[in-house]
Amino acid sequence: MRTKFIFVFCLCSFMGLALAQQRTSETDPRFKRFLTQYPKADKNKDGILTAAEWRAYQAETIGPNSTQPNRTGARIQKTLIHKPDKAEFAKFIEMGKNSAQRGPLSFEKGNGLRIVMTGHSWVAPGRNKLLEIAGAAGYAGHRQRVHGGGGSTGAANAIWLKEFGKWNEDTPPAPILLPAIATGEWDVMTWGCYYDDLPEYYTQWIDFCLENNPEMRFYIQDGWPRHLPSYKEKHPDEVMASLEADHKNLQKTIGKLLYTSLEEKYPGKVHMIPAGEAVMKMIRLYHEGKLPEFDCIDEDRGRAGKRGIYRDGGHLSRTSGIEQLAGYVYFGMLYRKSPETIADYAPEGIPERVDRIMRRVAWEAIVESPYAGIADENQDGLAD
Ligand SMILES: [Ca+2]
Ligand SMILES: [Ca+2]
Repeated sequence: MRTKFIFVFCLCSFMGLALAQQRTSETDPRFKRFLTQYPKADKNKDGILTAAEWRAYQAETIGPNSTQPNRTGARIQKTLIHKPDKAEFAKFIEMGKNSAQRGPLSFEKGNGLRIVMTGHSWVAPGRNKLLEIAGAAGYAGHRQRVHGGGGSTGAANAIWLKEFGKWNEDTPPAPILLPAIATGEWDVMTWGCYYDDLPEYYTQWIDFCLENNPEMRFYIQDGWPRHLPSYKEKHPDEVMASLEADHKNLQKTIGKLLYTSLEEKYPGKVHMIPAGEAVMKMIRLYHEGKLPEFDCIDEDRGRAGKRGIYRDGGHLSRTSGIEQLAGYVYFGMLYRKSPETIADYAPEGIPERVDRIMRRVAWEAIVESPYAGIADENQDGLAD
């Protein structure tokens, strides 16, 4: 809430100045920066951002439907709730049927789960690695159909709005998942949670899914704490304390809110994919000196030239192999068995020891999570 207040305050002072002096990107560095960041604000495309154009752009994008980054770098969600009637559902299902992109709308039930997926860049590693892992585990009938987006545009409500053409005026409708779900031939739907998520962003999807296949199950991937630039100057113990506090806060707020409210409405149907706890377990192992294959927590966008947990303080590293961990957490949750049970599988470029640790850590995060709905008391690697 506080970050939003600061954000609005800064915009107001910026606006006051703009109105008073009628500056443009030619005369004011702040307008110039704004134009670089939001080139679409230059409505008449003459390369100059005028105060009038800036005001018009603000009017379009600021407010309850904003997706503007706030000053912490986080993004505010578009809060519009769109409730289509039967005719509108039918229209967009039909429209999506005609687009041949993204493969078949349905698959016959085979050996494996058929999954419709949404989500942003933090969800991509799990989504991408799951395909290979499910194949390695022998699930030849494993299928994925994806409608994703970057940052807030990949959130549960954003994808819903985009499917119905309600995202913004410039974005045509993209009914990619609606026509697939309507076939009733999908088993699972997944999302990645996002700042300020509300249960309603998920219930609109879940209700539609259950109408078409009452057997469907639902999974929301949680997040992990960011590694902030200021941590470079801090003692490793201090950094750990900050990461743990942020992690705990994420679990207590968004994780708990979504799980408890959705569990109440759809008992046993919706669970959280505890990717955040799995990542934290790897960070703890590194901190304790038990992961010599890693040389840092954050690679600082490659400047460190090292193998870390994060590549840019948020996204998982692409050089250390840790994206595989997210895939293992997805596998364990969706197939209800430990990735440790997958025989004769050695993911490319990952040291065997690290791979073994990641499989174990993924299953531990799952069975320890209060929101995952999986226990393994007899420790045979299969959900009890
Ligand atoms: Ca202009
Ligand atoms: Ca068991």
